[in-house]
Amino acid sequence: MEKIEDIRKRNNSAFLSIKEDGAALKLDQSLPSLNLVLYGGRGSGKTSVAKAILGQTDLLSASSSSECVRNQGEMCGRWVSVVEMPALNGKPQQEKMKESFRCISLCEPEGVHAFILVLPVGPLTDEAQEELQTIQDTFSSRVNNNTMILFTTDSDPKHPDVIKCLKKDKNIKELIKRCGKRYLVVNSSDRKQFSKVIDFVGKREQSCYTSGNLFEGYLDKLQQKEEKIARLQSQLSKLLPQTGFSGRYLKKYFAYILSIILFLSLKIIYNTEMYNLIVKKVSSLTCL
Ligand SMILES: Nc1nc2c(ncn2[C@@H]2O[C@H](COP(=O)(O)OP(=O)(O)OP(=O)(O)O)[C@@H](O)[C@H]2O)c(=O)[nH]1
Ligand SMILES: [Mg+2]
Repeated sequence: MEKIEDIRKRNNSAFLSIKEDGAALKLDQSLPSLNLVLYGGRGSGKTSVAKAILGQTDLLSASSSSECVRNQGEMCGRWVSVVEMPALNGKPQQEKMKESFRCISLCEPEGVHAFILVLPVGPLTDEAQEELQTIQDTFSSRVNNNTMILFTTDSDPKHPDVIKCLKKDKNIKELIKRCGKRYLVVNSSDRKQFSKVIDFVGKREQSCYTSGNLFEGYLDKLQQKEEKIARLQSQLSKLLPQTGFSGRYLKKYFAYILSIILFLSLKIIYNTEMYNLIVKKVSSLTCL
């Protein structure tokens, strides 16, 4: 296993998967290849989905390396690359950036056709929502048109309970809306159902998300930060003359500070025994 890990690192986390049953690849040369990125919370089923799409049972998971892992194979006559992205939520910003670059570089030169949020049907976890937010923040809003959700279930995707869960749950409805209402439901144990993913993504005429989009997103962020700094600097330069130790304001501030010092010292003196003694002496003298 250690040797496989070394080979994986030398090969930039990229693999070519051969079908378990040894069946020959039936590639249709007229169909362009597809690059898919699977993301989601820890243990949400990303590796299981990659295995189902590629017809492989022995794939490396991103969680075991905590880095993006690419596996490739054939489905529906197409050459398909599946990148499993480890859960990014909660990682330091630098780590998220590093992983986003690694993810995009594994999909070059075409770019990513779809970022697929893998989610088991059921009550929505905070982790799934946070992961979507993290992807949208890390890859910028340019990623939105390429996002979709893949719900997995052990039962029939058309089962009333499944439909009820997706149509009635307020949080799930909101999540679907944030992904442009693009979603599919598949039975996780039926590999054939995963061809729906390839059909769905293959039919979309949406342009791919590329490394150019990622750089533009980071440049936007830099520009926003620069604008914020410029705004703060201008606010500060407006405030400085009011707080500076010069002119009218200086006299006002000094007068104010002096009066506080005077008041406090008078209070201390009035409360001291010495003062009481002096008062007693003076009053006895005046009585004479
Ligand atoms: N019942 C059920 N179990 C599933 C389903 N999908 C995945 N699992 C199980 O959930 C566990 C985690 O699945 P993985 O595919 O490893 O999940 P992952 O998102 O790759 O996990 P990490 O890489 O560790 O984040 C495994 O034991 C799977 O067998 C599903 O649709 N139904
Ligand atoms: Mg995994």
